Amino acid sequence: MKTYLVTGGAGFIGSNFIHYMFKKHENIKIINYDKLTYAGNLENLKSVENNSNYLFIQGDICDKDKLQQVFEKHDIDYVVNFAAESHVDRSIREPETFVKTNVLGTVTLLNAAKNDWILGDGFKSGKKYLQVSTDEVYGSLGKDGYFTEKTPLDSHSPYSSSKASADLMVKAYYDTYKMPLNITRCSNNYGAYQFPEKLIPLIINNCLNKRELPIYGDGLNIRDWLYVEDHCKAIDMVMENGKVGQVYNIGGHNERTNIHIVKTIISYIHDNVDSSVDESLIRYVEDRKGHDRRYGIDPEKIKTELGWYPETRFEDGIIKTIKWYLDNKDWMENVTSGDYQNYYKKMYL
Ligand code: NAD
Ligand code: TDX
Repeated sequence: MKTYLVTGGAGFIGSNFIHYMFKKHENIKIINYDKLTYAGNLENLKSVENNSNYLFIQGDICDKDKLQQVFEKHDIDYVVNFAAESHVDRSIREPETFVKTNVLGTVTLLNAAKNDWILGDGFKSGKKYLQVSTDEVYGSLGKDGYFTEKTPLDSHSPYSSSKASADLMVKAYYDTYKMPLNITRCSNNYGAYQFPEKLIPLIINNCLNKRELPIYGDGLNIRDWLYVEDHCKAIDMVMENGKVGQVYNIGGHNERTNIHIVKTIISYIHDNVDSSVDESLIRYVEDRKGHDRRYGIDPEKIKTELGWYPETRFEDGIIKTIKWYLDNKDWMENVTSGDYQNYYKKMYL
């Protein structure tokens, strides 16, 4: 039985990953190690909390001693590092937290795994560390072309630069120590349990509350959207069969402008929930500083080497996602109470 240490498992992608893995594999143990920042929510994991193969530990990936205790107490085979500060707008206001968690935290975690897994000149067999990174480390594209694994790192925001810095430290642990590891770089995810500071859940929540819908700049920035479960599937496949030391890009060629996303959400809610919700709610606001224009992933490597392909078409995934938020209004109410109101006021009002 393999034991996974999933860091940041109470966040959006991490919690989806834990659900995905328990559905997919019968014989695994998962330890979810999460600091529970504003973005971490144990409600996301209610249905697995009594599973005897699941354990939650509250902890910071910057906490060397606590990580060492976890590795000493449990025989960890795989580490999947989702733990991060993940929101670009917050990084523009508060870069230091991003460097601390995303860079220092990653190195602390890498080191804890290395210390536990090292054996003579090499590593114990069956061990692997996977760094969950992002397409944003490659910077911004013009009208044509895609990011491949060979595209030079050219990050712009404090968030993406902290992720690029972490990637370079992960690379160093392979180049220097030959630690068994992979890096994955995925495009924008969407789906259940995403915190409503990110475009899609924020727009859904605002439509339901008839709040204005803030669109940065001209609304024509392009993101490449992937349904979160397709990302989870890719991580599982890279963990199992990815060649050690390699980077894998993950994306499904679903490029959409931001305004297209917003109009799709308005249209669904107008037709199915409240006909008074319409495009008059759209408000063009000041652009995000350093706003990357276009992201687009070339997923050829993961497709040809590992046989991965996305299963959910954007048109289906977005409807499934809107319906999930409609069916889980309590979840939304819960995460938008307290601190969220202050954040929203500072950002948008
Ligand atoms: P999220 O913000 O929803 O969740 C992050 C989780 O990490 C939270 O549960 C939080 O409590 C935890 N965390 C934060 N700091 C921590 C610390 N110091 N120690 C332990 N836990 C800590 O983020 P997400 O959207 O689920 O993203 C997960 C990972 O995937 C991130 O590394 C992000 O860079 C990457 N990624 C995200 C996307 C996307 O579209 N959301 C796309 C590509 C890659
Ligand atoms: O209110 C908004 N209005 C708006 O126009 C928000 C929140 C966003 N936007 C725009 C900015 C982006 O062009 O929508 C696009 C998507 O924004 P976010 O949801 O903040 O995502 P993005 O900045 O693209 O980053 C996301 O994808 C890559 C995740 O937050 C990162 O963690 C991941 O690495």
